Amino acid sequence: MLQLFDHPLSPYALKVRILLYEKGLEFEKKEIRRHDQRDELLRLNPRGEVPALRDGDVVIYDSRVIAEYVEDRWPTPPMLPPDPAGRARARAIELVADTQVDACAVGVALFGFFRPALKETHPEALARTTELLRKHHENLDRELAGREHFAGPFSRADIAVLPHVAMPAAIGFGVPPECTRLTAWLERVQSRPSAQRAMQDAFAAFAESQEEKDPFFAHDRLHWRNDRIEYLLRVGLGPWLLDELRADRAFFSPVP
Ligand SMILES: N[C@@H](CCC(=O)N[C@@H](CS)C(=O)NCC(=O)O)C(=O)O
Repeated sequence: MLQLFDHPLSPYALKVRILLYEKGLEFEKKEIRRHDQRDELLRLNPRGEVPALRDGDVVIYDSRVIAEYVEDRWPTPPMLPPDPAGRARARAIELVADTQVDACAVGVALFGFFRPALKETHPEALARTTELLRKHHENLDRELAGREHFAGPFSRADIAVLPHVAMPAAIGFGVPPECTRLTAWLERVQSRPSAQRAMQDAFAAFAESQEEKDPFFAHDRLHWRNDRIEYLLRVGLGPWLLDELRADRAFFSPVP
């Protein structure tokens, strides 16, 4: 049986779970919830990031690579539009969601959850984050002009955007009311059984993570990479990141 190594609170885990539920695939949940499971994860993914998928002898990591593999291996029901232009559009939307929108959503989680004291110490960075999130919401709203979904019928583009919009909304950074297309889209996509199920997984994991003694996502040591670092620089948290690194409260993915 397929095995999914993930942490249900990761937006990328949410994406892959929704995809597997949509495909009707059975999979075993091998959750990486504790810090002491890092070595196990590193044997699957040299970057030490969730999610990773095992299909027999094949191990794949990175949610986009996993999604491509799943589409190639189980093409029905399709999660990409049939035409090349539609497929390219879906992949482009997925890329923006997984890089820029994710980075901003992580910023929201930083202020709202991981480092709430930053609201007092760095209010200007919070204001810039709120402004940046608004721009992403407005851009996504424009992308939905004349469409029910981001690329053709419901597709991987919708699955990819959902976690990065739904998770900030769950901690009080919702879609502005004037983004009516995005608001209607969120309601539509969130009500799909696949999304409901994956979000229930995430809410249950959140409740359980509060009891975890040695959590994978430790509040006192945060993982930073790629676009998430650009986000920190953009909102003026570059010097803060350097302090965090010096104090061993931040780390990067290992080099394989
Ligand atoms: N590009 C990767 C990103 C995966 C990623 O950043 N995962 C984060 C959680 S959201 C992670 O595992 N970080 C390692 C850590 O927190 O120790 C993907 O699409 O799967």
